[in-house]
Order: sequence, then structure tokens, then C-alpha cells
Amino acid sequence: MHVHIEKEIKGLILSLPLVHPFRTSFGEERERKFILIRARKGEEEGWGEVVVSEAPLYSEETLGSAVYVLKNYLFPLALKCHLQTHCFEAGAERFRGNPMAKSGVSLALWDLEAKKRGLPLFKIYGGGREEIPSGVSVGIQKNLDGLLKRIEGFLSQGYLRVKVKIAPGWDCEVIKEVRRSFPQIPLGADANAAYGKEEVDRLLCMDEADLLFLEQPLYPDDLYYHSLLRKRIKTPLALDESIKNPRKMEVGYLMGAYSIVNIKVGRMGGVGRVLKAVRFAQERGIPLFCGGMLESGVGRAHNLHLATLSPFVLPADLSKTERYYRRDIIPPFEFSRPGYIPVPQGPGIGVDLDYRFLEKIQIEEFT
Ligand code: OSB
Ligand code: MG
Repeated sequence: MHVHIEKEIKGLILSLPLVHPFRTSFGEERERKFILIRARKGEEEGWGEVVVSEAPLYSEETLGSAVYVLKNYLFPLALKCHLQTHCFEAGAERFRGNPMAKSGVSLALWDLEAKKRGLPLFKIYGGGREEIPSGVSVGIQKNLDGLLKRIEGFLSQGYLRVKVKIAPGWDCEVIKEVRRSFPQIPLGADANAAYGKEEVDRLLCMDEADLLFLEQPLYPDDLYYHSLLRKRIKTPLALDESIKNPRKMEVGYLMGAYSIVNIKVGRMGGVGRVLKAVRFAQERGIPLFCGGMLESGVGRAHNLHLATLSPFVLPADLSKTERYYRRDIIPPFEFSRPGYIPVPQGPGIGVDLDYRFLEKIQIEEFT
């Protein structure tokens, strides 16, 4: 029996093993569990990704909290809005927090809308780039030698910028050694909020390594202490975890807490908020880069479209598929020339999903 579904929104919980374990100051991931959102209207379907982890380590959100909020609040809102982006995003502002859950729905609805209009998302966003400069984020390794070998491997493939994860005990010496081995490369360091305000003196050593940026050294709430650190350190500060929405971006700017912002749609709570933050950056000349959360191909396709906007002047945390997953749910992203990933040109996110593989890695679905 075939039932025609006019409008539908659904969550799929999936799991993919990472090619290489990814260690940061907050823990190690070997496998990525994530939620895909599928929004259907008539013949078209739009896809979004909820970039949560199982544990509340990067942020407060978890797989379980996202499922709860999607089922009980965000799916009903999306349906009430007839799956329209602006209605959904405006309605979602009423709910506190839960940006990754909100963003998953937002992305699916934007994809759906773009597909109905027959346009690639970047055209709707007003982006002008056809390929995105690609950087790579390198996790904490067992030893320095392993790190240097890994970086060398990535550089030989053409990555345009390397970001090294740091944590207390894996910071000054490591960064200085990396710089000594690779004197010329654009290099960043990301602490994932591992340092307290009492530990800032430790971070001044970064100035000896000629870094492009030091990302999120202090706790997410510590915008004020970031602004104090910024006065003492020459290395540009980039913020990630602290910039939870466009208001935090504005306050952080007024306080002088950062020079650069790492934009992640999941952390910000949806496309509308990212577009607002990007306008803010554009008006003030704030350099941005597009961050990553080890997304599946769906999330990375969305990131490619957002990264076409002009304030994204720095290489993105957006690497080739093979750096994350042996097999992905969309055809692999590769370089069109060394260091550049082409932006998909088809309608919406512009990539086709591998439905059979999707079924294989699915754990559960919910509406
Ligand atoms: O801090 O940017 C981060 C991955 C998971 C959680 C936080 C971060 C990251 C990355 C990976 O750095 C970037 C990527 O997806 O390539
Ligand atoms: Mg970061």
C-alpha cells in the first residue's frame, strides 16, 4: 500500500567510524554518531545534519537532548510552519539553547527550499566562490614525531592551512617544534577552551610561533578574559565555542575579545543566524573561517555553500572526505586543484545521497 505524504520531517540517527581517532582537549572520538534531518514536501526532500556528539563535551548539547528537543518542539514547529525556513527560524528563537538541533532543521528546510527553486544554496545565500580553500585540523597525537609526520602528509596533499589541537601539556613545545619543522606554513592552534583565566601566562609562548590564530584558549563563557588576553598577546585570537549566536558575536566584538571568528552553523543555531553574523562581519571587516564538526558529507556540503560568502577569507576546517571517513553518505569531496574543494553546483546542497549505505549505517529513526 502506498501512502502519499504531503509534508514530513524525520530524524535519522546514524553512525560512521572515523578513519583516524580525533583527540582534542575535551576527549577522543573514534566514531561519529549524528542525526540527519529529512524534510519532505511533495516530490522534493531537503537534508540537514545535527552535529551533536553523544557526550556534552564540546558544548552542552547531546544526541539525547537533540532527539528530545526535535521530537517535542522543533518538528512540530517545522510542520506548523509548512516547512518554511523563515517561519521556522523565527519560531525557534522562542526556545532557549539547543543550537545544533535547531540548525539541523534549519539546514534541511533551506535545502528543501533551494531544491524547489532549482537553485544551489550558495546562490540563495549570495555567495561568490566556486571553490573553498581547505585547511585541516590535526588532533592531539601520541607523540611529537607522530604529529610532524601527520602534518607532513597533509601538506604534501596541498592543504593550505594546518590547525593543531593543543591542551595543557601539549602546547608550547609542540607548537614551537611544528613551526621549526615547517617554517612557512599558515598554522593555527586550537585549545577547545582548555585553559582557565589563571593559566593565561602559559599561552603567551604562542607569540614565538608566528601563528595565524590561537583558537578558543579560555572557557566558552569567558569573553571578558579573552578580551584581557587579547591585549597581552600578539597572536590573533579566534573564537569558536564562545560565539553561540549573533549577539555573542556582537558583544565579543564590542569587548575586543577576538580578531577572527570560526563560524559553525550548528553552534550558532541555524542558517538565518549565520547570515546575520556574516553581515555583521562584513560591515566591520571581521575575518571569518568556516569551522567543522567532523560532519558527514551532508553537513560538509552545507558548510561549502556557507563558506562561499565573502567574509570567509581564511581557509576552512573543511577537508577531503578521505580525511574523515572511508565511505561517506555522499560521493567523496576531493580537491579540484591542490588545496581547494569545489562547491557543488546542483540544486540545494547539490549532492546525491547514497540511500543504500545510509540504511546500512542507520541506528534508529524518529518523527
Ligand atoms: O574545535 O573546531 C573544533 C571537531 C569537533 C569538535 C570541535 C572542533 C573540531 C575540529 C574539526 O576542529 C574540524 C573538521 O571538521 O575538520
Ligand atoms: Mg575549535
